[in-house]
Amino acid sequence: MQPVILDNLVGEFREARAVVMLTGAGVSAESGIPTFRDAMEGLWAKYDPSQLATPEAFDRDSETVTRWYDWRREKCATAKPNPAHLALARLEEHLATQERGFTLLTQNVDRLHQAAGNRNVVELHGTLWVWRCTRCGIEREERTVPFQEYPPRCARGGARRPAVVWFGEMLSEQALKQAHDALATCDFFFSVGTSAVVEPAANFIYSVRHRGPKTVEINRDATPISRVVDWSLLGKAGEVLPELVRRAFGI
Ligand code: BV8
Repeated sequence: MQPVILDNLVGEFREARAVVMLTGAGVSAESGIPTFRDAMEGLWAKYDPSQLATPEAFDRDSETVTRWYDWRREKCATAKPNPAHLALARLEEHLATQERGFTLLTQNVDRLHQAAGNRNVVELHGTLWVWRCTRCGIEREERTVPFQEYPPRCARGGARRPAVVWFGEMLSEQALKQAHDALATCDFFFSVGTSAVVEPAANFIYSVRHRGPKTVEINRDATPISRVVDWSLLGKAGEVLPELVRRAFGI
């Protein structure tokens, strides 16, 4: 199915001076990584992700929570960037050659944007590839899967947790500042592959639209912001994004 991309969007996007892309789990879906709204598979089918991704769940049952993250790490370990990730990497590189701005604000924790080649990536919700000791606070990247114990422990025996932002936890000041600085100066804002319900990312659209930037949503399904944006393109990120950057920039 050829995505419907409106000529006026292509024409305006071609003139963009500073682009902000907000991405969610839908961008990694075509890499085989389940989204938060997809039904969880197998052992995890009986769990609700929003009930597992909390500090209370970790305090209550750190084994189950870290086994869930390890299951996700195993899926991410074999996942490859899909055409949506690759289109965003080409876009950032192209805009940089013309000294135009590009900031990628991602809710995803899989680091597939970085694997695709994007550099200016703000990990709003952290990453499941870095783990932090809950006792000494030391963080370390952990790429070997699976873990040998649940939860994994640091040399001094402290339980280690994923360096992600759980529900009820604050986003890092640095990530929020980077996001707000980019949102304050962009002239094109995209929301791609996200259900647009998790705050504060879900509110970003409202912090830009009053200032006049053009706003675009690319998503498989309609969301609460579909009626708010200038263009709402229903379709797969892996099809719409490559088509849009090809028609706008020939890349
Ligand atoms: C905060 C990291 C201040 C972990 C994540 C009541 C009590 C406590 C808190 C709250 C409350 N009410 C509201 C809140 C705030 C809460 C919140 O927003 N809750 C929601 C559920 C209402 N937010 C927070 O707690 C944040 N912190 O606000 O601090 C505070 C503190 C205390 C109390 C109040 C305020 C922290 C939020 C961060 C949570 N951590 N992830 C992990 O990954 O394990 S969020 C998690 O959801 C992921 O990051 C995920 O990316 C994100 C959002 O989901 P999506 O990315 O949108 O994924 P989803 O599955 O939902 O949707 C996928 C979409 O893709 C779908 O629309 C689908 O149609 C589309 N799609 C699918 N395939 C494709 C596609 N589109 C295109 N192409 C395809 N192929």
